[in-house]
Amino acid sequence: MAETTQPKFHSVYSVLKAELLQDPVFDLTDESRKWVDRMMDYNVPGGKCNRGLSVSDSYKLMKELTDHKKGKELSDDEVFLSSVLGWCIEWMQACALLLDDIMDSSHTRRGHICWYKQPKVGMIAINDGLMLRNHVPRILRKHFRTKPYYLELLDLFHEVECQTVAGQMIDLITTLLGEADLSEYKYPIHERIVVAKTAYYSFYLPVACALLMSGEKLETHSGMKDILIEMGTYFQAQDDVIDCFGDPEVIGKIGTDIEDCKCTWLVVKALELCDEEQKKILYDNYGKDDPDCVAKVKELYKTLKIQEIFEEYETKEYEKLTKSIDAYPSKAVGAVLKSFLAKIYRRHY
Ligand code: GPP
Ligand code: MG
Ligand code: MG
Ligand code: MG
Repeated sequence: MAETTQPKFHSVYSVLKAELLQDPVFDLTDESRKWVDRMMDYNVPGGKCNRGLSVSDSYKLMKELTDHKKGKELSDDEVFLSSVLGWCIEWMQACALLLDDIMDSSHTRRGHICWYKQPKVGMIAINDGLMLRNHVPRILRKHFRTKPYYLELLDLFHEVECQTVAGQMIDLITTLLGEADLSEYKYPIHERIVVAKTAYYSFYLPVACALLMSGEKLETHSGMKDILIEMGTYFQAQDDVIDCFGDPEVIGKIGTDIEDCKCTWLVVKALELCDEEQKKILYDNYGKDDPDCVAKVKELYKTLKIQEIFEEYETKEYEKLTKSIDAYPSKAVGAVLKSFLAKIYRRHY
């Protein structure tokens, strides 16, 4: 009986890649096939694959608990299909990260220079992002078009993509507001951004995929969605802290949030806590592409003990989420939610 181990999940990547390279709809020449091959290898695998792996994991947990078949492993077909859905999320994420790095003027990603910064790539990366985005419905069509939940699956991916793109837009245009007046940065705006740009695709989408595969209707699980969105909000706050204080060698990327004037959890908290003198430091140095300015902002965060305050927030969030999960009526979904929370609690990369 099969189980979705990392190697099994990773072997599905090569199958999907080979199919896409031969998909007649793209009508690739030998030269362009080589480009797409290299572009996929550079951008799609190579992450932690938490989102991708969690589709199979969630599906397995739900099946065990709803069918009372504890310990019964998934069939090879179930492992394959849930891995395909996991890879669709990884493909969507690859597209989002590739484009996000252009928009955020980032330098590195997953320990390598960003794709758009590769010699001979540059702005071709924009089209590469669109290529990756268009791979997703091709994969879904090939493997799911005869399934009763195919339309719901297409709708789900499309709705989540709409949320993510809207979130990314607000993330970007809010910096115009902050550049004009930093005191506009308050928690509700931060929350609005991170729910849309991160929580839907990173947390709701994998579980929703597993639910559809299990024959469930998404409308009956709105409470679950609320918990996942809250978890995703906490996850992006961690991402903001990691951007500022994480070791690039460990996290695989160099932070740019301070230079980019982003409405992060850290700057919102700093603005809440600072006195007039400290506020001036923020106003003078935040959003400037200058290492001295960035260092002054980080120093202020340290003076204000923002990292310690974040740890308190983490503990509170953990307790709050655990309570909501314990109160959730379906034990199967509860087990999935708990496993997600355990994976991200106090993460450092
Ligand atoms: C994370 O923001 C959000 C995304 C990667 C979604 C992007 C969506 C698009 C439609 C392009 P981030 O900039 O904080 O991520 P990171 O820190 O990994 O650059
Ligand atoms: Mg961004
Ligand atoms: Mg970014
Ligand atoms: Mg970030």
